[in-house]
Amino acid sequence: TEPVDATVLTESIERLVSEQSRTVSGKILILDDDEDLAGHYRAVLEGAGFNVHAISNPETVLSELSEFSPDIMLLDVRMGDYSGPTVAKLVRFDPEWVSLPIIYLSSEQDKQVQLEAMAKGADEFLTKPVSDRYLVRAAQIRCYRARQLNELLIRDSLTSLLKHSYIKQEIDKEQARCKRLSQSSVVAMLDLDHFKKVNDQYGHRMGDSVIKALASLLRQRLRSTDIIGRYGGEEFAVVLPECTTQEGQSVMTQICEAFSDLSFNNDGASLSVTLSVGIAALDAFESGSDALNAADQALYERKKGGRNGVTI
Ligand code: GH3
Ligand code: MG
Ligand code: MG
Ligand code: MG
Repeated sequence: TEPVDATVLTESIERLVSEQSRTVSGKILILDDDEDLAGHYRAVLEGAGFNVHAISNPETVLSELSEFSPDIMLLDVRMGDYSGPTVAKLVRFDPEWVSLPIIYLSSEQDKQVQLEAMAKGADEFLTKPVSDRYLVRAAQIRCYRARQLNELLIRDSLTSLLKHSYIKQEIDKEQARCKRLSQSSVVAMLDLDHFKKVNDQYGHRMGDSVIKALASLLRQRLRSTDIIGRYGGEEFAVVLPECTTQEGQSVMTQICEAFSDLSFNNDGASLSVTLSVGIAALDAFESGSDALNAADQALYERKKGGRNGVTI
């Protein structure tokens, strides 16, 4: 094949990244004590498709962050009694926000002051006045990158499902939500049956492909609003919002059947694997972890009672 010209390759990669990042629509929190200015930025960024929340009181920043959960934050430097750098430092104390891109927007021209402000934990310094186009593009690039990094952070590399701590967070969130709205939602715990044998008899790589196959099946069969996580090695947790235990049992039973129908081939031999599921109603418990324990208990009962199926 023809060698690819480096400039052509570079240009096409840049075009691809640029197109992808231009279509990103992230969530932006703006903290600026000048409400008119914040309103202007909000209008500009909303015009470019962003979901923007503008606040003017630095004291509320942590609660606003957890309420709104932005992809990036735009931060003013001088705000009455508070300084942007102090806010940046405060935000960085919270492990949840260690990787949140913080971008100062300030008329501060002194490079030394800018550097000191950056040292408190921010990522970029934009000097006011900032053109609308520049602001939009900077936000797109930062949001795109933040999303990419966040995916790496929260997803398991083998299955691309949510990692343990993130699925636990989602379970807690959904438990609180459905309880508040008096709706019923379900949590399910899944565990592959006799999986040690699969590894022992067919090897770890075969084991990995069985785990991946279950992850794909779950993605295919569940609704886009359902949340799927890899809870541990060969254990999975699933959140089914707006779903009764009977509906949950029926959906998960179909998944168990479809999974046991799969056949995995290995050196001419073919193998099938089953899975056991325990489910519980999220709204019947006082916390997400109580509901999860109940689902785990149901799973344990299913393991004792013959595996390959669902127990409430
Ligand atoms: P049970 O039906 O009672 O669940 O039996 P089990 O053999 O599945 O028992 P257990 O849950 O104790 O064993 C889990 C096994 O899963 C042990 C471990 O080697 C294997 N495992 C965990 N994570 C992975 C992984 O990422 N890849 C592979 N191939 N195997 C894994
Ligand atoms: Mg100000
Ligand atoms: Mg297990
Ligand atoms: Mg198992």
